[in-house]
Amino acid sequence: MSAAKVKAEGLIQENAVVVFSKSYCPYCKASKSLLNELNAKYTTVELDQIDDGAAIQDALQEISAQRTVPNIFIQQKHIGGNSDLQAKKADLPALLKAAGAA
Ligand SMILES: N[C@@H](CCC(=O)N[C@@H](CS)C(=O)NCC(=O)O)C(=O)O
Repeated sequence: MSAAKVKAEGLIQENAVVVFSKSYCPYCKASKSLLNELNAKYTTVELDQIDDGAAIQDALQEISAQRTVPNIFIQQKHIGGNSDLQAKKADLPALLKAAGAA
């Protein structure tokens, strides 16, 4: 397994909520705004700001069959991108609470 895949899987396993993001991405900003609105505790990984960001993005494609950002996981479950997160808005308080992230 590649080092990037080990790292991505570790981040997913060790954090209740992870947002793989790019700092300039408007969809990522919308997801982070929603999570902030809900006072969620979450880990952000800005793929454009780390050396192995491109390799982690490749690994995320393998792990989740999704290449775009944001790529969001709650309690190790793949949620999807911003549109998926926004569609779950009504369920998020319960999901975040169950994850220990709100
Ligand atoms: N429908 C997606 C759109 C996400 C999207 O298009 N993200 C862009 C960045 S703003 C992306 O990942 N582009 C490919 C890339 O950066 O490699 C969502 O709701 O998350």
